[in-house]
Amino acid sequence: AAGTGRRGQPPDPLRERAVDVLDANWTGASTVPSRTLYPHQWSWDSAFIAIGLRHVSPLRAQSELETLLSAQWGDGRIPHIVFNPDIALDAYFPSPDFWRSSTAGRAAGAPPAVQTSGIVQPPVHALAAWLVHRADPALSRSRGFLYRVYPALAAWHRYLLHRRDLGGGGLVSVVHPWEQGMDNSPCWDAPLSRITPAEPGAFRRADLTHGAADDRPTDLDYGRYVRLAADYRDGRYADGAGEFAVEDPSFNALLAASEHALARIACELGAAGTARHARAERLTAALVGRLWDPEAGMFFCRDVRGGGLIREYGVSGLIPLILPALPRTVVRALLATVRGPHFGLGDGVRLAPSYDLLGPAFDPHRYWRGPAWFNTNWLLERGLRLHGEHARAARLRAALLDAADTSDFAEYVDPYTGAGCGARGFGWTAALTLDLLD
Ligand code: 9WN
Repeated sequence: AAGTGRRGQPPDPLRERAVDVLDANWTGASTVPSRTLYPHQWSWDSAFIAIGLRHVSPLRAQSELETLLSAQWGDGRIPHIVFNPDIALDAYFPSPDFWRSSTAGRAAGAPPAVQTSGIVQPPVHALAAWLVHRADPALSRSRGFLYRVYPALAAWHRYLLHRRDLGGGGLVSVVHPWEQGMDNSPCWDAPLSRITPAEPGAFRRADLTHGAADDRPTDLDYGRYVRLAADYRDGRYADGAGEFAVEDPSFNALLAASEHALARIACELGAAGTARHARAERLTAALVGRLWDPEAGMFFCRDVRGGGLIREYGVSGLIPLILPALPRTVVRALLATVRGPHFGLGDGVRLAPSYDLLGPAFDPHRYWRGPAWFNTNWLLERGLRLHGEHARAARLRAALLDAADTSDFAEYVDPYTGAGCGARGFGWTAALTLDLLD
């Protein structure tokens, strides 16, 4: 067990329950998002989990990231899933026999001994590594933690910036909705509509064994997810040819935030961080230049293959608030959008929904088409604090803790009622609860 009450403080029951969730989801080297729905290691889940774990066991938090990085591909990509060989193949779909990383991914440098997926997830890792280091710098230094992870994180960012700038404007494109992490967001509906779905009989959805069909993506969505992933695999995971390429505000904002973190890591290791801070600022400027719509007061996704901005209000468009170099006018307008009728934060709902409350596709229970998620709200809480909105940040923090408590650390919640949906005992919900409590 990771231990309970903090030194000198009375035990907090919510903290203890969150620690229990992380203990129950710990496999010995990393943490699963959910024992039932997601029984392997997921990339951005692990980054958020490490951010919470650092308050309980800095050593385990370091291991979480090290385990993920040990599955990094030679071209620098960090796969979105690292498969646990002890779990039955049919426990999660798509399984290793679908991705075939060690054969189809050989040219891209997939590791021979561990099975992974071939797509990526948002780059929260350098930010996580820096926060984990800060939790116990002495332990980190004694283990050479930053010294060992820095080259891997630098290669990861290099992969994204050099192989994934498919729009040519200095931003990274995702080539699959699973890469951005908000799988069935209405933001993807237009670019996905051009994709011919795989035959329904060609695959079996394991998620419906554990999740309610009304809370999950539809079969039609899955047909398209499978088609895109199979085409990428059949092209040996080479970048640039796929039919789906989207520049997403959250993915790119997390890369910029992580680049700032990498600059701090470089300084800690005795190198200069200036070039990295400058790169993070260039990314911020590219985000504003390519994805900001001043009239709407919102960041939108850009459909690189179809052309133009996708004018859907997804929570992804609020995440650039985490960036320190965001122009003041943009910050002001974005804060108004957070409070306004599309997201209603503090005025209608206590947690930001994943999608536009006014949008025709809004559904308070269906995954990323409306429910409120803990990771996105945790990022917003940081963004609010960064830009001096302390009272709003405090209210959001209280609402997050309340929802985690009453939903038993649900995967996501109904933004109006706070009722839990999806998996319970969810990894990043517990971890980010710990981070907010500390
Ligand atoms: C596909 C693990 C992951 C999260 C994603 C979330 C969901 C997977 C799925 O679960 O995606 O990667 O099978 O639905 O959308 O953000 O990382 O928790």
